[in-house]
Amino acid sequence: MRRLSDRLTPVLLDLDGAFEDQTLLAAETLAAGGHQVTARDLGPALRLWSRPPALEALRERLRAGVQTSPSLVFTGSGDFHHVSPLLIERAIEASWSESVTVLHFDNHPDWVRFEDGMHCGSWVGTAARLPGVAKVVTVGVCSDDIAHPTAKGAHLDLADDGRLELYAYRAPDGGAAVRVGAAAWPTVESLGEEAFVDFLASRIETDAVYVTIDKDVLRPEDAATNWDQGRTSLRFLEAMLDRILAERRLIGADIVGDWSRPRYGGGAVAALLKQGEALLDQPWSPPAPQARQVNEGVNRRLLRLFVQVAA
Ligand SMILES: [Mn+2]
Repeated sequence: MRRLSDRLTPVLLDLDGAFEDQTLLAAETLAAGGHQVTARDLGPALRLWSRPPALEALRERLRAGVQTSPSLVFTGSGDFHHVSPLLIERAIEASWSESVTVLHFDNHPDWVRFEDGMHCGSWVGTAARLPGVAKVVTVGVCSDDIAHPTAKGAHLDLADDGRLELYAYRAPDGGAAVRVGAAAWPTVESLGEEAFVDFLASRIETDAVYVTIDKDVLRPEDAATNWDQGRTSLRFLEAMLDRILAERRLIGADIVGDWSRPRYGGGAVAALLKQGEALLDQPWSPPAPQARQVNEGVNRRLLRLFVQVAA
């Protein structure tokens, strides 16, 4: 049975205007007792990657704006996924949890090293080392980032320490498992989706769970992001969440992967570097406006799943 304490309060963290055309989501957020936190002034400096001063400014903004606990925070584009450790930190503090599993759905491992700040592809290392975090479990990756991870700067000592497990949807080499150091992590495809739900439940060893979802984990029919996307269907994502939320105590959640027109900042040099990086790493053409409308539907379904608002 779902415990009452597991109900989350929704918050729209406005860093990039991603929710401007998601008026139904905004209305349902209010109806569920939630609110919007304005932080668009901080968005450009935070987008893609961020130096410590901008992260500190956001931390302050969250301290004032995300007071209800537990919360479900929508944070806009996946370029802001490094906001998650700040939210996890707050959720652990507010729930007095001593041992939490971070369940991370994403098409990318987000495990790369990054000095002097955080990158949307680097936050997993920070999250896994937060006091109170037992383990990060990443699910659904299909990107090539997991092939030859050492060469790509991955934080693989996290895997050796048992603080990170990664279950790809499909391995880059098509094999049944992804091998990293001593670990061999089976893929969703090799187990089958139904069996994977049981397997995933068995890999979570704490009562407390924090969930972070990057909608780029979803197949292109089910979401339209500014990153390459995975093979997970919304239905499969919901099946995994239903199972885990039924068994565990949810201390908070966040959702990224909305589309917004990029604005980069943090200084002129940073803005140029970020622009160049986006050109190299992200698909060149943005999803069409009609395709982007699917995101609001996904957000609303996830809102209902986490918040259990009356339909
Ligand atoms: Mn991500």
